[in-house]
Amino acid sequence: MDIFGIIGSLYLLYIFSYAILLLISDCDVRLLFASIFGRRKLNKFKDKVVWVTGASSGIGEHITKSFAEYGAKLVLTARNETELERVKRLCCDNGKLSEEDVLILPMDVTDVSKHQAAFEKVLQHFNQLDILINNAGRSQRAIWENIELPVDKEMFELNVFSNLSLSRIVMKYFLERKKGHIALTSSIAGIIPVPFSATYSGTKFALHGYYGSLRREKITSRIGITILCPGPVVSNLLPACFTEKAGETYGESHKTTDSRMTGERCAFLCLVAIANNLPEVWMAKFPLMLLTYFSVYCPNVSLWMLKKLGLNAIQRLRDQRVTVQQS
Ligand SMILES: *[C@@H]1O[C@H](CO)[C@@H](O)[C@H](O)[C@H]1NC(C)=O
Ligand SMILES: *[C@@H]1O[C@H](CO)[C@@H](O)[C@H](O)[C@H]1NC(C)=O
Ligand SMILES: CC(=O)N[C@H]1CO[C@H](CO)[C@@H](O)[C@@H]1O
Repeated sequence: MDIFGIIGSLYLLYIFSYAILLLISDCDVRLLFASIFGRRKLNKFKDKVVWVTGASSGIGEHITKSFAEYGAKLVLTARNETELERVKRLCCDNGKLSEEDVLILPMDVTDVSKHQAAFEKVLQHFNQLDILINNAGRSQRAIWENIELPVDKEMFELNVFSNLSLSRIVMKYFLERKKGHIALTSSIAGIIPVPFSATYSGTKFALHGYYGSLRREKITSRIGITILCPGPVVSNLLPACFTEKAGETYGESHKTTDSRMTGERCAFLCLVAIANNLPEVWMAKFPLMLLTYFSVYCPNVSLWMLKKLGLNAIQRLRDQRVTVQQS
């Protein structure tokens, strides 16, 4: 075989192994390697101060518990104080954290006038802040042309503007300290626009724009920015979903038998991504991971597949059922 033959074969081998990895992996290839070879870095979270918003349920709750396992000190924010107390107890139960190591800071994050005071409370209590996790907002199941404008505005308020406001306050502090890490929960819907979640996809794409710009602006600083993009995860996201109508929620929940990534696995991968300072990570079970790669690298093929498979199949991949009936 001549030199071109060798190069060609190596290239084919590379493509082939990549494809195999994508078939078995529940996350993107870089994160997969980090989760195997970069695990030790998780120990550096010990005694770091981590502020998690949306910590009372879903992925936020799981991320909080994982940080507690690695000995990080925690600030928990969400609206419901009772639920935060419950999460705090779970965090302290592992014996690595004392009462003072977990600060409960109930707040409605859309009330941006409270952000500065809340941030000062964190510094008062811990004297420092190392990591901010802007956790994912509410999702949506709706038909594009029926979405009412107040729904769009409310979702941008919640998923975009409140996050920006808090990140800006914290960013100024990180820049003064010359270190820090901001992570935000986006979604696979921030990579592929998902049908029947127009506003949701819109808010997630907006976050990618805002934080992508921030990453480039601060490229020479030592401040980490990680965009976490989970696909379907077992969580109580569905009942709180927005629909098309202002003030309405979807109501039904997932079944525990639904084929989704567990909250624990998702949280573990999120921590690996942050510990290894990865810029953007994707997490989803087969075949969604493969479909995500297709949409990004072969958009034409993925649109063609969508046409062939049909919209109900896509809904089933996401929710294991058809959540939005079309007429
Ligand atoms: C907070 O959570 C508790 C326990 O789940 C629930 O009973 C209560 O209604 C919630 N409060 C609000 C304001 O949602
Ligand atoms: C794929 O899509 C791109 C952008 O929409 C277009 O420019 C290109 O011609 C398409 N390729 C094929 C083979 O259809
Ligand atoms: C920091 C911040 O405001 N985060 C919020 C981002 O948006 C979602 C929307 O629900 C909130 O849950 C987060 O707390």
